[in-house]
Amino acid sequence: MFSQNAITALRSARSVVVLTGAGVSAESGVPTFRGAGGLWRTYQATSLATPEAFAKDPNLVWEFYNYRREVLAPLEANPGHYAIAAIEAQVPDFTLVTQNIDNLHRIAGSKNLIELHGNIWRVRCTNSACERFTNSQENRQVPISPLPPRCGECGSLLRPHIVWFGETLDGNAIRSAVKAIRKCDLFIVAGTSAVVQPAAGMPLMARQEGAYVLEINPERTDLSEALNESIQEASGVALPNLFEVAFGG
Ligand code: BV8
Repeated sequence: MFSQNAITALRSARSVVVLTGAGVSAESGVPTFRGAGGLWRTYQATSLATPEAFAKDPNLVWEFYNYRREVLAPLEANPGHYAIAAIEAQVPDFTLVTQNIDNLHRIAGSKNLIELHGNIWRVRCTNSACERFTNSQENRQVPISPLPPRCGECGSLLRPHIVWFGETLDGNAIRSAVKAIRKCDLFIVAGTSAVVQPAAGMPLMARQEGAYVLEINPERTDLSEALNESIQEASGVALPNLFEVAFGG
C-alpha cells in the first residue's frame, strides 16, 4: 500500500504533522461535507455555516447544529483517529491540525491538536463587550434548547464556537500550524477534498518546506499530483496499516 519512502519517512521522522478533514471521521459515521451527507433538509451545509445565515435566522442555524450534535453524540472515534494518536505517541515531535469540529480526535487520545475550524461542543457569546465573546464555553446539551440560546452573563445570542465560511481563522491556530509545518519532515494529509482555504494550502506549504507529503484519500484530489505520494485508501484502513508497518504494531 505504501512506498518504502513513506515507511522510512515515518520511521525516521523527527517531526510529523497530520492534517485531517471530514473524511477521517467518515468511518465513524459522520457525514462528509461534500459527500451525500453534506445536505440537511433542503440546505447545503455550506450555505448554513456562514455569519450571514446566522444573522438572518439564528434559530435555523442552531437547528442545523443541533441536528449535527444529535448525529455526533453517539458516534465513536475510528481506527484512523486512534492510529493518529499512536503516531503522536511514537515520534519525537507531533502536531495534529484538523478541519473537523467533531472532537473525535480528542476522544481517540490526540494531545497536540489544533482545531482550525473550532469545536461543535463549544459555544461563545456574540457580544464583543462580553468576556464570553473571546472565551468559548463547553456546552454538551443535545439538543441545545430553548433556541436561540442566550449568554448567561449578558443575555446576548450565543453562537457555535465554529469558524464559518467567510470568517477568518484564529490567528494563533494558524501561526501554530505554520510553525509546525515549517519544521516537519513528514506531513500526512488525510480525508480532505483540499477545497477549503487556508487548510487546503498547507500540504503544498509542507512540500515547499522540504517535507515528505503523503495523502490518504479513497479519491484523488487536486493536490494529489503535487505531493510525494497519494494512497487511494480509507484512512481507517491506511493509517493503522502505516503505523503497523513502520513500527511493528
Ligand atoms: C477564510 C466549520 C479569510 C463549519 C468549516 C468567498 C468569500 C469568503 C471566503 C471565501 C470565498 N472564496 C473562498 C473563500 C475562502 C473560504 C473557502 O475556502 N471556501 C471554499 C468553499 C472555496 N474559506 C473561508 O471562508 C475560511 N476563512 O478564508 O478567512 C477570508 C475571509 C473573508 C473573505 C476571504 C477570505 C474559513 C473556512 C472554514 C469554514 N468552516 N467548517 C461547520 O463545520 O459547520 S469548513 C468545512 O469544510 C469543514 O470543516 C470541513 O472539514 C471542511 C473541508 O472539507 P473537507 O474536510 O475536505 O470535507 P469534504 O467533505 O470536502 O471532503 C471529504 C474528503 O474525504 C473527500 O475528499 C473524500 O474523498 C474523503 N473521504 C471520504 N471517506 C474517506 C475519505 N478520506 C479518508 N478516509 C475515508 N474513509
